[in-house]
Amino acid sequence: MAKAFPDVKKIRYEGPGSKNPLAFKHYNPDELVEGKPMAEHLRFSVAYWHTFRNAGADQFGQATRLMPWDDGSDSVENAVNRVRVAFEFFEKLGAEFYCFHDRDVAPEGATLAESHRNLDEVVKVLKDEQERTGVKLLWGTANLFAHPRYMHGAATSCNADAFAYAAAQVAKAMEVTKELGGAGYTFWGGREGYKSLLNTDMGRELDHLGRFLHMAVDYKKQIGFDGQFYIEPKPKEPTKHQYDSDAAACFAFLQKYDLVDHLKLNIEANHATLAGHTFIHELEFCLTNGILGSVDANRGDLLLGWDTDQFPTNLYDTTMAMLTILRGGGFTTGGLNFDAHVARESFEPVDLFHAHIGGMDAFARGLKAAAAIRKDNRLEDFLKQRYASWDAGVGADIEAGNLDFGELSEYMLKKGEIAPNASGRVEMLENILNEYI
Ligand code: XLS
Ligand code: NI
Ligand code: NI
Repeated sequence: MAKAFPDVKKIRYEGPGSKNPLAFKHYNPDELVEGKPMAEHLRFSVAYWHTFRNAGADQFGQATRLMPWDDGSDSVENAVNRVRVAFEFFEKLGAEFYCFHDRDVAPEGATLAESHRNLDEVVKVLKDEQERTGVKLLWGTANLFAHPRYMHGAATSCNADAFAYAAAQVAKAMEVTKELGGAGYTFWGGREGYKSLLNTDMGRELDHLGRFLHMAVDYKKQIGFDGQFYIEPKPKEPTKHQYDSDAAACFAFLQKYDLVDHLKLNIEANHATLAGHTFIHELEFCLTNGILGSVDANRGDLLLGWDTDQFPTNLYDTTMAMLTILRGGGFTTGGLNFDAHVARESFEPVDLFHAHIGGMDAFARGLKAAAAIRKDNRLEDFLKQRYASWDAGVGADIEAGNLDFGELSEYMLKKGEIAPNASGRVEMLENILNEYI
């Protein structure tokens, strides 16, 4: 097969001085940061659905992207060609991972059995290409939102058959993820939510979602898949309200249904902002609660307010994100998956390289800045000092559970007023951060 990107050579690290748009200025895979190669810290992944299936159509206009390798058909042959192109891209880019939905890689058949067969055929090629290139699967997932059968949702559909179909689809997607040695499997509740409460039994739908995930946990054991399960929060779009709306809602759900031991979170930057949080807030919440799993690295646009899935370029965000990730000890099964697409007007194949190179360099800079900030210790020391009243005296006794309201009343009546507060020094800390960006 002819090369899809004949004019693009392997993307190399050329350093910050380079003016070559097809080179990394900061991402240097083997460079050690805190004693570990950058590639191992960042674990970059390409999202198959955006990079090879999203042709640039939007609500108002047709597809714009040039994909000369794609004949536009739903044939397995076309799907297989696309796989070869995708791996040429992964290899040239130097991304070590990719992620896919079942229906991204293989066409939906006329029956479930035919869809399974299509998937099996393509998975053979994915496996060959993984072996040929060394590129690995970060996570797999099932598309439970595009087909009309899922108009009411999948696990939360009012139609029990839709639940059953989704179960069959997820079982198969888990099998192929295992077959491909996937490090994880993601559940994003595409239509698990509602448009109108007038037609929705929320309690019943949530119970069904809990049941569905338990079945997935059981099936995982049954087939011996040892990858990590993730749930990916998003507050809205396509439904008005999605049940897994943010990290806190997911955590409450996982606790209620006794699933905390089985799922971690896959935090997507733009989903956080759609939920009215920051990307970093969501990461920090996960870290604090021991549920930080993986990241869908992208960016939204606050002026647009929908899931614009732009490539990440904001160095404050990547630095703050990497600070949290490093503090948590780094990724184990997870990574940075670019759940992002090129702008509709960036329609040429080479734009895929520009987009990913930019995202990779932005996170490489974030990683280096975060490591430098950690080495400097000023932020850490400040934080430690800020909470010093908890390290001894009444604070330590409260933390140890040794005091009650009566004793604290006695303590405060005697003392009369609290020890003077110290400044939070927000601006000084922001200035320190800026020294590194
Ligand atoms: C959509 C989600 C989706 C998941 C995978 O907004 O981000 O792409 O990551 O189903
Ligand atoms: Ni995502
Ligand atoms: Ni998204």
